[in-house]
Amino acid sequence: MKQFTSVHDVANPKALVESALKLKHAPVGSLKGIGAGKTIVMLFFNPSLRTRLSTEKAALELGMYVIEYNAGQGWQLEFEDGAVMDGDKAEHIREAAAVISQYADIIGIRTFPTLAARERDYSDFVLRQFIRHATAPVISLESAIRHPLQSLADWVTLEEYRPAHRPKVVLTWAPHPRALPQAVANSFVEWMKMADVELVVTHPKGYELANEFSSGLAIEYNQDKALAGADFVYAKNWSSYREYGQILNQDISWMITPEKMAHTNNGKFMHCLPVRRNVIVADAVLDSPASLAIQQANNRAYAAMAVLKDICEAL
Ligand code: AN0
Ligand code: CP
Repeated sequence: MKQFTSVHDVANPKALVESALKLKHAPVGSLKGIGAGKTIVMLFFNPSLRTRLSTEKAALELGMYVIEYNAGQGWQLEFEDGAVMDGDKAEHIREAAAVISQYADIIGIRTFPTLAARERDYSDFVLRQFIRHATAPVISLESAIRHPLQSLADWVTLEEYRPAHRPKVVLTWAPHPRALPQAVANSFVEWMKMADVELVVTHPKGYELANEFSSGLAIEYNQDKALAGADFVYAKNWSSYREYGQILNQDISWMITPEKMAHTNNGKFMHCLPVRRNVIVADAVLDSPASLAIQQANNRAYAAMAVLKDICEAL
């Protein structure tokens, strides 16, 4: 693998899931040779708990050096070609990406969308500009429109709890007080289309995902109907794509409660975290044995290990 920005960068997504599961069961300390002497530089333009710690843990397990940079607090970067830099932007992406490439064998980038400029966000502008000007391979630690490491960990978790029959997986929108990116939902459906599952998406009208992600999806606007017989309920808030970045609905009846879970086939609850308790999901569900949220977070490390291993082997 030359970069990891979406499922489309992965020749065989199922094999990557299997690699993560295999790495999970490898003896501690047995993997240090894979990334020995290699350095990953991780840039965070936005906050992170899981991605930051799990990717660092993964890199350390593979014997890599890890450098982290809170890019949101560093020199403000100019991303536009030909800019006259007489404002508050101190450094151009051309130099920044080239310089970071001197120190890094792999570059990781977390960058959230503006949720204001839809075309710019959906061109994945910041991530693409890094890829264009860096000479080291780039991995997404969640970009404006995708969160592939999360989706890979979600798929790994799903395999660990896969029932004997082909599972029904429901992605449900849930309310949230702030406008959030579509990235987790976009990525989840993109990866689940490659998995052997029946995928149903439910959300209020106006929350349709961008065409490139929603095409071919089964959409059910009635949440109770969608949840009927579900083996996995994946909850996530996102802001509207159509009315870009807007909150159109705060209807608390979309929250996942024990009553909602009662429609499912003894379903498991999933969420990428961080989660707003008693807004997205009721305590009684998140604290129940049906919740896989902590297992998903655990699997973030093995997802990152599988990706870093694959990229290290191609360096
Ligand atoms: C972010 C999002 O929804 O994309 C990160 C999730 C992993 N969530 C928040 O900002 C709460
Ligand atoms: N799920 C996830 O990516 O969490 P962080 O934003 O804490 O990294």
